[in-house]
Amino acid sequence: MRTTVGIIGAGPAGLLLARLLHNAGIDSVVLESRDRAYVEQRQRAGILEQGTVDVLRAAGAGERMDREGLRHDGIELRYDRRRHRIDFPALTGGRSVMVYAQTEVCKDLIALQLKEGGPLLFGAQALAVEGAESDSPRVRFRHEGRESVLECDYVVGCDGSWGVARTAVPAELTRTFERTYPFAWLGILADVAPSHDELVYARHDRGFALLSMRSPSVSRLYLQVPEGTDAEAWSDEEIWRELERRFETADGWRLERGPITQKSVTPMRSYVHEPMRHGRLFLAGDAAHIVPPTGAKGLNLAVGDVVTFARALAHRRETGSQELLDAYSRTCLRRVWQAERFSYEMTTTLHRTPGATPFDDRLQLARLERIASSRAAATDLAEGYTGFPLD
Ligand code: RFL
Ligand code: PHB
Repeated sequence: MRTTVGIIGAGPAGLLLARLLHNAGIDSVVLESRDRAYVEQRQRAGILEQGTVDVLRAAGAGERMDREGLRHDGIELRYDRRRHRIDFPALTGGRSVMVYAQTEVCKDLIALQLKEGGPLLFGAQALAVEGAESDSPRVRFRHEGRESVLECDYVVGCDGSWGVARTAVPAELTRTFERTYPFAWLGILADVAPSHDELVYARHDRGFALLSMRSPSVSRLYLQVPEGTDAEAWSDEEIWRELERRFETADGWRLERGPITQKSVTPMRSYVHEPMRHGRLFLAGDAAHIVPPTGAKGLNLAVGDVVTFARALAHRRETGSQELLDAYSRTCLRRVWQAERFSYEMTTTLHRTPGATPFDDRLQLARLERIASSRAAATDLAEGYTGFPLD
């Protein structure tokens, strides 16, 4: 089997890359270890930055998003039983975000790929990337019980945080940067209309809570819990009671309850793998970097990476110049580190770290007060949340 670009992983990074290459007339093959249903149902991100929305539209993958997605012009910060709204368009010159779940982005891209694009093999597990430093890198993979080789001009590892692609970068050329947090998120899906029409990020002495949504009738809610928590250890009643406490305001706001249809725990981690390229192997999305979900940046960073790669390869084809491919890692990492910084600041401002002192608590409140009272501070948050530019 032979192709121009071998793509490992059919998460948002791999699927969007295949689409962008197809639109540029470049062929690719996508290898995905899991089955289609698994990829389409994995509950994850919910927020698309303005730039991500624009990219999906331009790629011809925005039709259902524009029909069913919910445009959000702000978020609410809640602390000390008070509420403060951040108005994105007013602070950023018109930018906003879209609530449209990662599951739906993946379904749309898979449908397009199967209808119009190149091969997308489910149940195809990449075992190793070989020859990254040569002109013809290869992906060894297992599909339907047989081992095969995919010969490529380029390989893009879009295989997420536990993938194999990055292990092909020699250790002596690699630097990794990591931080783990001593807490996790317990996330639920509930069949109840969201109790607020925008996302609510709550800082509370008992820990962080987030109100998000999937549709006008489905709520997505998160609670900060100790790392290593078993989701099943929390009864539905305990979850609702804890959410009510953390979202409580002085003005009588009420959280509506409904049947919980799914529960899971997500660990929190910051991680960057440098460089994001070795020879003809390129890393994109979670394969190269992880952010804690508080900033809603992971999927959006993955989109930025694959747009950068697709542009660089198209440039190479049109002009013969390697320049943009050579700049890939540097270009992506600039944006990655801004997103790491933003996600870290959101996380440390809103979560209660075990062992935090009263001084730490007051500092968090002072940071939130600053955002609530200074247009400059609020603008910084709004610019970060709606997304850093792709160029
Ligand atoms: P993915 O989605 O993990 O996809 C990688 C794919 O590669 C496959 N794979 C392999 N395939 C073949 N051979 C192998 N050896 C393979 N190894 C792995 C996997 O099966 C998988 O299908 O990575 P990608 O495409 O880079 O996308 C990244 C995003 O999924 C991730 O950053 C976001 O979900 C993070 N995230 C959020 N991002 C946002 O932008 N906004 C949000 O609101 C947001 N909320 C979240 C989040 C992540 C969360 N969790 C569960 C970590 C909320 C949560 C709770
Ligand atoms: C989500 O809806 O899943 C979501 C929204 C915002 C975040 C993280 C997750 O910061």
